[in-house]
Amino acid sequence: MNEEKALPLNDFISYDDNTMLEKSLAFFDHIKRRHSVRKFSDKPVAKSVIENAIKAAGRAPNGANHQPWHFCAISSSEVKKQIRDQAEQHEKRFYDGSAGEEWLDALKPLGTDANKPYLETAPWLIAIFSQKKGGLEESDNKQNYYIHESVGIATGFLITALHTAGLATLTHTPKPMSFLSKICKRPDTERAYMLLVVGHPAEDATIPEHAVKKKSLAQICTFM
Ligand code: IYR
Repeated sequence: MNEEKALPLNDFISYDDNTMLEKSLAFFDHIKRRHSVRKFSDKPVAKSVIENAIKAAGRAPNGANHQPWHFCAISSSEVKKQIRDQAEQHEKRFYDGSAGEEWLDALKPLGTDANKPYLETAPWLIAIFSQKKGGLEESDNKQNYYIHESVGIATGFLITALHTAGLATLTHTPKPMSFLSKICKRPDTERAYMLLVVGHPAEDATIPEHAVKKKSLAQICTFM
């Protein structure tokens, strides 16, 4: 049975062809300037900016509109220190061999290692959780759908919102990430999805040469 109640699409903005082309180019120019940053300044970032970016992430398309995500935004130095300590322990095992040779070889051009000082330097860490169960209402315990797709898109919105506000981010995925659930006191129905490091880049921040090599349109797209 279709129980849809519909509203008019009255906040959608259309553009003429030229404006559309200009806007698509302007957005490409804007998003081209997004780089993963691994050296952050300790300059504070207002909580309201983080709140607005998370509200934007919460607008992502998702399975059955259950919005199967939770964002834990952390600015507490004590909590950041706990996260750094635990992440570095896991990363040390990873870089000391648990990752396997092929994976470690793939990471060499990025120059990453087990030291993660930015987990304490950056003013904000956002731990992103996916919810296996939930629903639209706070009290719901329904099955969620397309959870990884939904949370992945929301994370993309979040990164884009923060970049648009003039902030740098780093997607960090220590392996395993279950310690984040404990530190953030999240329920068993949730899994840690990603840790986003957020702040101003350090003045001497760099980007690996390897990271700016992007596949061409012809490589990533087929028109039919
Ligand atoms: N989580 C580790 C390793 C790592 C893995 C991938 I795939 C990267 O693109 C980058 C790093 C770390 O953060 O160092």
